Amino acid sequence: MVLNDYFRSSASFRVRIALNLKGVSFSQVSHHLRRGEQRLPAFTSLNAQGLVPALETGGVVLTQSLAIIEYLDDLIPTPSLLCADALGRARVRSLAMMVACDAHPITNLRVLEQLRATFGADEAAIAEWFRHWAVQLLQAMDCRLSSEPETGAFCHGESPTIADVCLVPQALNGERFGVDWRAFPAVARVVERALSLEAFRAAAPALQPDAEL
Ligand SMILES: N[C@@H](CCC(=O)N[C@@H](CS)C(=O)NCC(=O)O)C(=O)O
Repeated sequence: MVLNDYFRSSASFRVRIALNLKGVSFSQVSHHLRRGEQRLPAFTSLNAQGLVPALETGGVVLTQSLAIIEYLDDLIPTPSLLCADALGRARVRSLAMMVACDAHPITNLRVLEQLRATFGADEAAIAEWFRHWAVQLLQAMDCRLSSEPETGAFCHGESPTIADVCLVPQALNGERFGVDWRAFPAVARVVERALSLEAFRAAAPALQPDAEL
């Protein structure tokens, strides 16, 4: 499999974690988002949306990180990133979607660029925008993780699911804007547990071939 990604992309980070958890070996093609390479034909021919990740497999291109992760889970059922029971699946998808459908899309690079270019936001305003939505997500996530009985060592029970796969990149990427996920105790406990696994650690931005430190 070939993963088209970018080291700082949290949606790509999710897919890297899932590939690692499933034990899939993959190669990477980097598209430098800050230089706009996601908008070049070399990439839009893979994903007309101009968003990473895009996973090439068997002559097909898969896009949308959650769809890719569910595909990997169908392909390689063990270890499961969803749950055996329907209620558990609904819960882990719900936690994952808090990140991937609500918080991430409004803090994405193209949104920040639009705030800058069209609405005159300076760097301080952009950082404040990012922090506002990231903290709101972490507060809600912390509330759920600390109060719902299904939470275990991980977001749901004792093994990682799609919820952890989404939460960890969201937490770590916020650090660049000064968002401290360690200030949210239930989130911190789960993120630290996930980061004790090599599959999560190896997927981190700093360890990718295109990382700029
Ligand atoms: N819903 C998509 C989001 C993908 C996405 O927004 N990717 C970001 C990087 S994390 C991107 O490519 N941004 C490029 C841009 O904003 O121009 C997914 O989960 O795959």
